[in-house]
Amino acid sequence: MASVKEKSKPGDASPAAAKTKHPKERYLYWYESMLLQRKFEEKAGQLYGQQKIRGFCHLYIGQEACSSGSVSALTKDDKWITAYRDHGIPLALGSDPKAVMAELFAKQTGSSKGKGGSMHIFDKSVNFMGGHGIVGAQIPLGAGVAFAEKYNKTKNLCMCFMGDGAVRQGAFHETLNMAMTWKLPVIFVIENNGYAMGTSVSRTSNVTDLYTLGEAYDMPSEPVDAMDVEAVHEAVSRAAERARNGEGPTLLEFRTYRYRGHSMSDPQKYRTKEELEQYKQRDPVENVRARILDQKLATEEDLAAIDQKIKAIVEESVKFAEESPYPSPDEAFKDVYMQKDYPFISE
Ligand SMILES: Cc1ncc(C[n+]2csc(CCOP(=O)(O)OP(=O)(O)O)c2C)c(N)n1
Ligand SMILES: [Mg+2]
Repeated sequence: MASVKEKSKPGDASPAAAKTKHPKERYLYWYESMLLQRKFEEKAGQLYGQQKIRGFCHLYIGQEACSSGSVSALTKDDKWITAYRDHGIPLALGSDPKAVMAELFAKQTGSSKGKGGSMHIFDKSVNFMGGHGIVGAQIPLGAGVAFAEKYNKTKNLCMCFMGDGAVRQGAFHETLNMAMTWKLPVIFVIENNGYAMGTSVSRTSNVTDLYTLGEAYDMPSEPVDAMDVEAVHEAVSRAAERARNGEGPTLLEFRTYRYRGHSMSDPQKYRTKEELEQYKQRDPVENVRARILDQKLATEEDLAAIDQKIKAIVEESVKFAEESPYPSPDEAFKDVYMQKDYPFISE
């Protein structure tokens, strides 16, 4: 998307005060937050190879514009929920990378006290409601969160993310129906990255333009080029305005792509290298970097300083995670629902 440039007028603060489509601070936020997600996860991938991180680990690499473009469009009081590909959103929201990394290491200092792991990051301080491993489970939960906002008469909304695979679940359709009936302040986002594990979208339904699924419920819906962070920001802003005006939910189909495999062991035989390369040509991090330079919002040196800062943050998060203790065994019985007289638990 080309930016609108105007000649600076007399009295402008600086010769570089040419008008850009978005403020400079927003471009810089996009760059910094997307780069953090990218570098954090590249490191997590390496650490997984070294068996320092174990269990499930679903990387978001390639999809960073979905989180950063959404965060910039909303307020700090809005609520967020997603599936198990869940490192990017809290990092974009401002969660402490040290706590997120420690959770991947299953350490006591992790976001979920080391008991959730990669798929269950939670952070109340940034209104991030998880991290859910059951495909589609977070969709009714997200509507419930939005219901609470409406019930409490706030102006906040819930941003409810899901994958393309999740829209084939009954819970998706039941939730869209109720959310529209009750005009809940929720934005449903399908992150369509083309595949549910190794199954392409067209192998699971005749309907491959996923945003059209909203039509059955009269829900305003639109497709979004989610390799473009500006397009994401703009679509989410429109949907947020509707939600805050009491007009109810919107369904957005973010067209995106994951560069890595589904989880950590995926031979990726279901797609070609050429397909992957095509998407990398439109890499969201590189794109925003180019736009910043093109619009002279920062210099190469400024961006290099950001790169260094991110590198240090990621290194610090790994050091913190490595040096943190594991939770003690009795933690297994804390923060969980259980019957007091459950026969196998001794006091
Ligand atoms: C109810 C349920 N069925 C199956 C699974 C196994 N499973 C885990 S991830 C996944 C694919 C989901 O793909 P998608 O919704 O497109 O999300 P993506 O991984 O692409 O982000 C499946 C089938 C599960 N976790 N939950
Ligand atoms: Mg998918």
